[in-house]
Amino acid sequence: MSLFHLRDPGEPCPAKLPVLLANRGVFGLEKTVMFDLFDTQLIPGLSAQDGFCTPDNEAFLVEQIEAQALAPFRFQGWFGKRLTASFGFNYDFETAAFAPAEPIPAWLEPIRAQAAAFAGLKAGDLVQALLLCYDPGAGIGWHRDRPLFEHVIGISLGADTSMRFRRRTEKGFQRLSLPILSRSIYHLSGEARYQWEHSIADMSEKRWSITFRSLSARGRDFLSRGN
Ligand SMILES: O=C(O)CCC(=O)C(=O)O
Repeated sequence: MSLFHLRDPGEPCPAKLPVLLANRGVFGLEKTVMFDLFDTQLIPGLSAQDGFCTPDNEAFLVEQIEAQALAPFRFQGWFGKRLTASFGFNYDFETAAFAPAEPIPAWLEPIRAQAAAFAGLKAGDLVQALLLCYDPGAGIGWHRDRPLFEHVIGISLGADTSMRFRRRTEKGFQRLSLPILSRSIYHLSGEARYQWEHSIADMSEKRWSITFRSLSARGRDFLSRGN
């Protein structure tokens, strides 16, 4: 199969397959077109699956997240609109300090094990769990995850959105957008995680997510030096 299957206008999407959008100008295309992610990855290292959680499981996870002491994301004296809580390890964007945090709680263990299996990892590899709550008007700006972490696995709850990807090329930014439905999971590694930035536009509905991360060699080295 070629890298992309170009769908005819109006042709329905097969169920449960993520659809990726390429913006005008990307790959020399004349207009916005949709691509299906069949047995290939649009960006190496990016994979996603819809229907990862059941609606009951989603309701349980949202209830648990809401019960946590979530705090506004802080970055260099600036307060983000999204609320967060970290378990396992915390990276403080105010001070650039990386330090152990409260252990990952028991209620996250089953979803951590499922997320690890999705990514071909062991549950114990996912040493950080970051809870996020996006009220309407909150999003997350362009970023790559901190180099102390390696694999990034996200579970999307409560509302559908799109994760936008961009990378700089000689001709400007190459851009893609991955719809991430409520109850879906995505995994960023390799090129998708290191060469592309990602972001989520400001939400119009409330959304929650759980991001699990493993340590990179740099992160393991940092910790082994007793930091
Ligand atoms: O809410 C999400 O799914 C994205 C989270 C994210 O990009 C991050 O935690 O770095």
